[in-house]
Order: sequence, then C-alpha cells, then structure tokens
Amino acid sequence: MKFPYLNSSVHPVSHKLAQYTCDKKSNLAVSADVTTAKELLALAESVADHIVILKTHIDIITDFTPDLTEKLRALADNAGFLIFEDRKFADIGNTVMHQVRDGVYQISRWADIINAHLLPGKGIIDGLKAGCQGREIGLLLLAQMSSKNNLFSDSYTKETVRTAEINKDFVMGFIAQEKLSDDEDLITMTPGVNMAKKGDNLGQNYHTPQQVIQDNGSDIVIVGRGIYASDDPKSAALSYQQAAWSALEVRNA
Ligand code: 5BU
Repeated sequence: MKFPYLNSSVHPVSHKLAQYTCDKKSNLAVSADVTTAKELLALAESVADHIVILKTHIDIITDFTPDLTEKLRALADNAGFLIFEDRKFADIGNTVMHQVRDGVYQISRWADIINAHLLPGKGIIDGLKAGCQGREIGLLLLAQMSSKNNLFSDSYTKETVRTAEINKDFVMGFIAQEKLSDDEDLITMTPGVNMAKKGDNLGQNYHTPQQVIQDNGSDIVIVGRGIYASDDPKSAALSYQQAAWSALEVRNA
C-alpha cells in the first residue's frame, strides 16, 4: 500500500492520518453537515469505525457550546480519526490568526486539520500558523473546488500548488478534484463525492470514489449527504469506505 506518506519529511498530522488509514483500511472522510450538537455527536459515533476524518462546519451548529468539541475530541482520539474544520479562511494574516484561535469556536484548540484560500496571499499561512501555536495542526490549501462555474483558474491553482510545496512545515496538502503535485509528502482530499447522484440544485458536482481515487489520483474522499442523509449512515459509511479503499488498492497495485 503506497498511501502512507510515512517519510520523515511528512507533516506530523499526515503521518497520524496515514497510520489511521492503514490501521482502519479507510481513506474516507465524512462531512458532518448537521445543525445540532446531538445530531453531530450521534453521526460521529455511528460512522467512527469507518472514517479517518470527521469534517465539520462548526458554525452551522445552532446550539454550539465548548462541550461539543470536547466530546468530539475525546471520540476522535478513542476511535482513531482526525477532526477537520472546513472553515475556509480567506482574510489577512492578523484576522485569520484570531479567527482560528479566538471567538466562540476556538478552532485551534480542537481541530487537527484546517483549510484556507490562498487568495489574500502568503500572509494567510503565517497568520494561521501563529493562531495554531501549541497544537499540531495541518493546513490544506484550496487548489480547486467541486462546484459548477467556480472561479479557480489554472494559474491560481498552479500558484497554490507551488506555495504548498514550499511551506510544508505547516501545509499538509490540498483540497482539490485531482492530484496536482508530484510531491509525495502532500496529501489530496476531494469533496463532491456521491455514488448515487451527479449533483444537487445549488451547484454541487459529484464524482464516484473510483473516479476520484483511481482515475484522478486523490487520496481521501469527502462524503457528506451520501452518508449523513441516507437512511442508515453507518452502512452507507461502510459502502463508501469499501469503494474508496478498493479504488486506492487498484491505483497502487
Ligand atoms: P456533500 O453533501 O457531499 O455535497 O457535502 C460536501 C461537503 O464538502 C460540504 O461540507 C462542502 O462545504 C464541502 N466542499 C465541497 O463540497 N466542495 C468543495 O470544493 C469544498 C468543500 Br473546498
């Protein structure tokens, strides 16, 4: 199995992710886009055995208290998955430093992975790094998006890749629709994955785990509604886990 990213140069969060991936035979992230603390905890518990990442949008939780992220943190450590807060930071360094560290959510106290647009320039990386002092956190840069008619140009994507490659002390990889860098230390995670639908009516585009992992060379599939909106999220998570893992095995054969 080649997914491991276990070179010594790899980001410590990627290293941990690779260990979970190999132990659990899973390259699945669940996007837990539910809106109450109770639903989020119940979903996390039901899919815990099948995932290596739980992706949150903590600001859509209507009844947030720090107790929620404490419980998620404990569950993640016990069940062996990482927490990725999909906040998509996009401001100047000083502002994102506060946004990741302070406010209601205090993201850097509990998340393992965060992400950002490089649009404001390199200062966003430095600001987030400053706000994440004291805990091991990996940053994913948004190099491509799944949505229809998005404004990512090829040159913007290329510049994002280049910037990731020279900031590997904090940047662990990309959110993208395909593998973009030859640097094996950088990991690619792909949202917009669903085995039953081609898209939604608000601009989302879907691909299958096979297309994303086997054909496009990504490492991790991120699945939201395909799992949490199904009648049985646990068995849906198992199906996506098996599909994404077989695709990875075929790719690496
Ligand atoms: P879905 O229910 O599987 O469509 O949810 C996809 C999730 O991934 C959702 O939380 C989005 O905010 C997130 N996402 C995405 O869909 N596409 C992107 O390019 C990025 C994030 Br970046």
